[in-house]
Amino acid sequence: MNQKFLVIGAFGQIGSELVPTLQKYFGKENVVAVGHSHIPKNFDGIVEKGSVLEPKTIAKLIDKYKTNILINLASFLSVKSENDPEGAFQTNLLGLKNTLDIAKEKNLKVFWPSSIAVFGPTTPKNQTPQETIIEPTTMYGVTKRAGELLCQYYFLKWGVDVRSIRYPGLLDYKTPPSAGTTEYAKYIFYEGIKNNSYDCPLKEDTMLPMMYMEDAVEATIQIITAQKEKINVRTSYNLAAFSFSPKMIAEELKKYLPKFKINYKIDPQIQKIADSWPNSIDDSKAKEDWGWQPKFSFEKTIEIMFKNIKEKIQ
Ligand code: AKB
Repeated sequence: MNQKFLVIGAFGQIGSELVPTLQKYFGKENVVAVGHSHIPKNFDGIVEKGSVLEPKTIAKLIDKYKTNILINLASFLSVKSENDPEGAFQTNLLGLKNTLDIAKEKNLKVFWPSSIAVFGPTTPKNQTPQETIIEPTTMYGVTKRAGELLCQYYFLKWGVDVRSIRYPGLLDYKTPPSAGTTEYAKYIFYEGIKNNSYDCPLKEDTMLPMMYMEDAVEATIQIITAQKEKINVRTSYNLAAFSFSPKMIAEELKKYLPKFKINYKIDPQIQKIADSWPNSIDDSKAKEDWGWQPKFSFEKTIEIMFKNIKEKIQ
C-alpha cells in the first residue's frame, strides 16, 4: 500500500528534519505537515494548520488527504513541562489519546515519540535496560510513561499499529534550543561561538545519553517502515548513540574554540531532572528487532554542530 503521512508538530525539533527526509524518501505529495503556532512561510510541501488538541480538524485532514500513517510529534519538553504541568498533561497525554482514537477509528499506523525521561531515580543508571524499574518523577516523564502504556493498550485491545522510540537528548542545528534538560548541549554552541564562554546549568560530571538528529530521523523512518512482525515492544524502544557530560562537550568544543570557557552556574530544577535520568542506555532490543545502528559518533556530531551553527549565526 502507498505510504502517506500526516505529521502533527511538523515544525518542532524532530519534525523540522523528519518532514524533509520523509518528503525525500516518499515524495512531497505523500507528506502532509501540520503545524500549530510556528508555520514557516517558505515551507515547500503540503501544509495545514491544526493541533493534537483539535481532533476534529485532524480527522478531517486525514480524510482530505487519505493519509494512512499518523505521526504525532507534538510535545512539551522536560523543563517546559515542569513549569506548566497542566499544559504538558494536555498536549503530551490527552493529545496522544486524541490521535490514538483517530487511528483506531480510521485504521492508521501511528508513530509517537517517548523519551529517556520515562526513567527515574530508582532505575539502574548505567546501560539502562529496555525492561526495568520505571518510576519517573517529572511531569514530562510521567506523561511519556503513561503515554507508552496507552500506546500498548491501544495495540493490545484494538490492534492499533503504534510504534515508539525513547529518544535521548537530540542534537540538531536547524531549530533553536528550547526548554529541555539536554538542550544545554545546543545552547553551548550558540553562546560559545558568540562569547567564547557558556554558563552551564548542570554540574560538570552530569552524564546524559545523546544523539545526532540525522540518526534519530533514520531510526524513526526505520521503525515506521519495519514489518509489523519485527515490532515486539509496543510501549517504546530504548535508543542510544553516545553519552557525554558538560565537561566532555566543553573539552571537545575547545578543539574549535581554543579560548572557550565553561562556567558552572547550576540551575537546581534542571540539575534535579538530569539527576533522575540514566547515564547511558542499552538499546540492544531495537538493534535486534528492527536493525537499528547509529552512524554518528560524539566527535563527528560536535564537528557538524559547530560548523553549521557557526555558519548560521555569523
Ligand atoms: C528534554 O531534555 O526534555 C528532551 C528529552 C531528553 O526528552 N530533550
